[in-house]
Amino acid sequence: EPVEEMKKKAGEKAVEYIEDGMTLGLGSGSTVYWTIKKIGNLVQQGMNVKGIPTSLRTQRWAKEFGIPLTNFSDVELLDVTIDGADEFTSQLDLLKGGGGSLVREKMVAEASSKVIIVVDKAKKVETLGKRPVPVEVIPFGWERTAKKIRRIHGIPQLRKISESDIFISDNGNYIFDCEFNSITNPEYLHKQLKSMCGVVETGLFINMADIILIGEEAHVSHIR
Ligand code: DER
Repeated sequence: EPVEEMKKKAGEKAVEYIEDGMTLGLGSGSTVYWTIKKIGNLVQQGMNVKGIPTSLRTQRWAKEFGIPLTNFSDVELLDVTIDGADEFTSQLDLLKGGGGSLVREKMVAEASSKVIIVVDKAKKVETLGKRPVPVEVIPFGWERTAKKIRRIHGIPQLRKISESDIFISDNGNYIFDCEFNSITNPEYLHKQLKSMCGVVETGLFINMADIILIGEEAHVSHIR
């Protein structure tokens, strides 16, 4: 499976940025899975790190691989966060949230000295927003929040796990996947969405990544 190979290469490459004694942000998704698995190997070999997981799924992986966990009561600033993305640009802007973990991912990323993103090359875009923008909203008044998103020319689609079951985030909220025609200014769109009562967070991660590791056929390239 060539794409899985590219994800694995990029994911494993990220551990080069981890040093003994660091506190880590542990991202979510199938690419950073390989990073978490490799960190587990290093912990077995005696490396001393602690991590804050960005989803219950990542928390389960960390426990499975023996990575000690910590939290924001014990740690104020994280040394390095490693996470995935759904889209990235040459400006290092990201679209995230495909896995529904965007709120904790953004909280952990902004608490980190360095943010490393691991992707396969298919995630590269000229401008963000080929895919819908995930927006986490509180369930109360979601109909009104949807209307406000339509007013700024978005098409909000309530994320579901089946015909009858609405997706519920780890924080107990709903997610709208919002189609926007072309996003000329992602930072401005992010601010418009964040100003709406009912919106918790958006999947627009602007100016947050320090390094993007890109899995290709035979190697891992990077932009910083
Ligand atoms: O939800 C996210 O932002 C995750 O990082 C995820 O979407 C990354 O996707 P992946 O499973 O292709 O790594």
